[in-house]
This record gives sequence, structure tokens and C-alpha cells, in this order.
Amino acid sequence: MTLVMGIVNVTPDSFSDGGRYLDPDVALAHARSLRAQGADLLDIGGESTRPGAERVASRVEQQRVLPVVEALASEGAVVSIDTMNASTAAAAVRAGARLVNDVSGGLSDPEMLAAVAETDVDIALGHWRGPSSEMYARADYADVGREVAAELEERVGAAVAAGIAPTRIVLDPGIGFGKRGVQNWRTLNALPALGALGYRVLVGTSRKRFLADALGDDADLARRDLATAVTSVLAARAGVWAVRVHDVPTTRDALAVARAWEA
Ligand code: PMM
Repeated sequence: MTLVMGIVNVTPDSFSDGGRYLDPDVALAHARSLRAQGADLLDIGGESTRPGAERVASRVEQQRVLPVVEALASEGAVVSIDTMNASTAAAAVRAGARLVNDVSGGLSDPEMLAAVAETDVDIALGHWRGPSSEMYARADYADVGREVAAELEERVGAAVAAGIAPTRIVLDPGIGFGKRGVQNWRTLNALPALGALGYRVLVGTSRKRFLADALGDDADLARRDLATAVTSVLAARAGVWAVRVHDVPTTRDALAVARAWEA
């Protein structure tokens, strides 16, 4: 059964919900409501990765996320920390996070894989070709599905070499990261091949630009959430372990309907 990861961006500038949950108390209340709506995991992030976003000092990032991680973990929630910084990952694990979600697949911070190896938590390695300021300049592929899988396998090699057991690794094709328009659809189409590598797969399509492109206009959030529920069902059919979404009820319902169909 595909799990639902609820997104909690404690940032002023994430592309669809920036600034809404910058106050840790507001972020915590939002995370609790996602959990009550049925999120299986909560992904807490303190640095926006939206195209063109500026980097944030890890001290600021930690001030944003650690109180939220600690409170949720103490309530029994399964918490993931969305960070590219080893020091933030390590501090979040000490605060109770069970998964480190690094969209850069350990490439951004050379200390990341070693820091995670010292813990017993899982790591999600995202497909990434450089920081958001330059990622579109590197969006050149002959066969994007194949290249994403091959580059993620290299990241697995680095993670295992750093001392992380393969069973702790989750792969994420990095939708929207260094991929333009149709490249995202091709990457999703290749999910079965990514799953065939033998690792759990996490996918994040929620509210992203390429969904609006498919809808033919600059679709508002409600329409993007519906589109996200559809991609979540299709990803579930492709065998993914979890989908990362902003709006938990639409995706939960869509997954429940798909399960009923299959049963
Ligand atoms: N996308 C964003 C942030 N974190 N983490 C994973 N594992 N996969 C993603 O696709 C992903 C991510 C950017 O989206 P947001 O700003 O809406 O959180």
C-alpha cells in the first residue's frame, strides 16, 4: 500500500505554500492536521528548493524545523526531515526524525552521507543536477528515465560506500529538479524501471508547474491538488512506496478508490 507523506514547509518562499507556516506553532498545527487527515509520514522542511531560491543558513533552517520535528516525534508521528545540510539532518535525527529526505541525493553537502551513516534512520536520495539557481541549464537528456535511474544508482553507490545499508535507501526521481515540462512526464513514465532497481521509491509531483502545463493553463491550487491525486494513483500503480503531497485528503481518497478498484 502506497504511503502518503504530508508536506510541511516552514519557509517564507516555497512555491505553493511559502510563508503560510513560517511560525513554528502554525507549522505544528498544520502538521497535526495533516496527520489527522491520514498522512503516514510528515516531511518537515526549512529551506525552499523552488527554482531560483536563495540558500538559507543551516542555523536559520534548524531554528525553523527542529521545534516542529521534536514536537511531532514526541507525539508518535513518523517524521522526515527535508534538508540538504548534514548538520540539520543530524540535529533532526537527534530530535526524533526517522527519515532524511535529501533532494540532492547527498551531492549538495559532502558530509551528508557520512552523517546519515552514523545514525540508524533511512535516507531518501533525490535525483539532482545542481542547485535550483542553475538546475534548468543542466536539463539535457537523451533518455531522461534511463539517465535518472543511472544517476540515482551512482548515488546509491556513494551511500553504500559511506556505510548506509541498501535497505535504508529510498530513491526519488526528483520531479521538477533539473527537468523541464515533458521531461517530468517521461520520468514518471519510467517509474517501473526505477522501481526495478530494488529500492523503495518516493515521488513528489504535488502542485508542480508541469501539472498546470498538462491542464493547459496556470491552474489554481485546487486544480493542481486534483491533478496531484491523479499522479499519485498512477505512481501507486507503478509500485511506489510513498507520494509526497500538500493536500492529504484528495490523495488519500484517490488512493482508496484505486485500491477498491484493484480489490
Ligand atoms: N520536492 C520539493 C521539496 N522536497 N522532496 C522529495 N523527496 N521529492 C520532491 O519531489 C520534493 C522534495 C519541492 O516542492 P515543495 O516546495 O512544494 O515542497
